[in-house]
Amino acid sequence: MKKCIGCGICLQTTISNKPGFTNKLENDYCLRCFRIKNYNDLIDQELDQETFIANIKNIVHNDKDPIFYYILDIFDLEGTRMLEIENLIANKTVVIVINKIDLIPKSVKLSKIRKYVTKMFASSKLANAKIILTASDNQKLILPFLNIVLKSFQNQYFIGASNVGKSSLINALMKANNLVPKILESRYFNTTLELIDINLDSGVKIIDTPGIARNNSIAHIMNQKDWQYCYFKKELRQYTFQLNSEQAMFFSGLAWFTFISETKIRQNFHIYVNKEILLHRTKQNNAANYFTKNKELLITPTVIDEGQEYHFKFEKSDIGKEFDISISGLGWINFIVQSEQEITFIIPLKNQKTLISLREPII
Ligand SMILES: Nc1nc2c(ncn2[C@@H]2O[C@H](COP(=O)(O)OP(=O)(O)OP(=O)(O)O)[C@@H](O)[C@H]2O)c(=O)[nH]1
Ligand SMILES: [Mg+2]
Repeated sequence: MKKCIGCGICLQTTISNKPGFTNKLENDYCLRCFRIKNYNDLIDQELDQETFIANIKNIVHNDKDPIFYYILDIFDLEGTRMLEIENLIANKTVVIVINKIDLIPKSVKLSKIRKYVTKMFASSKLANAKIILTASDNQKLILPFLNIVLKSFQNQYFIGASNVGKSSLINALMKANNLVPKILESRYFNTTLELIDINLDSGVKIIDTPGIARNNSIAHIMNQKDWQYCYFKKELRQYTFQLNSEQAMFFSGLAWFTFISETKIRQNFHIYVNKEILLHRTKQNNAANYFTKNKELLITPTVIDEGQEYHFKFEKSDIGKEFDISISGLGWINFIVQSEQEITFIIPLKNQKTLISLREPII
């Protein structure tokens, strides 16, 4: 059976609305991949959670000695972790790969990020896994990764959530190994649909796998045309704002937070986002008004309703401590607590599951 070289699905010429359809079997890409590749136009084919887990279980059961490269996105570390997968692969050889390091400002030392990731996994089942920091477009980081991959003769599987960059990394490794990259990469979810085997060298096989679309990313409530703000190639911009108590900060129309302090202070907030996200500071009691007035101009969720709130309270004992609050898919804010206070994030769509997490500062 001939497979699409973009997504790995078996090609077929009979049912036009089913995966793998193409006009003629001589084609290398299925119609869906052809359209993404040439017109950046998506035909949705979501992978369900059960199929995704079953894929990984199959590998664990059928392959005696696999190596798993567990890929995470540095821009959304918490959101791209998948505990159910970590449990499944814990007894196998696992390498944790932190991708998209190119997004982190150049001034940040990689050793700091490595330390953070090591600590993040220290109490998990993957505590002993090796950690690689990399980026698909960065030769300097891809070459050492290629050297590791070329030394292993077991099957090497690239696994992880949709859009963490599994296919992009495999293409980058192929390129660095003087092969022509051919797997489809895109900012849409579920670009890869089946396992894709790539022979890098004699006896060296790497395997791309489909990821699962996580519904915890803010991308899930956005129009697909706006996903360029979540999946992008430019270094993150760090903005610093001083906020008085009872002020609010907007991330375009996708989210905003309010800052309420027990005492009258001004507090610095460092914000890390795609530099095209419009940041706007206003008074807390003007926030709803600002949103209503400007929503035509702002990037907003697909549907808007009364919204959902996430509260973070800081006590006296937190004063002087530094934190990040990260919004899956959108970025994070960093601050040192100066007073007893409450920071409340608002996403203008209720019943959604965007992951907003409080963490130690990542950089
Ligand atoms: N900034 C940055 N973006 C990346 C990097 N690698 C991949 N991307 C982007 O991330 C998005 C997803 O890339 P893919 O390679 O298709 O991701 P995947 O993990 O194979 O996704 P599925 O096939 O859906 O499971 C695309 O928009 C890529 O351009 C990277 O190293 N840095
Ligand atoms: Mg892929």
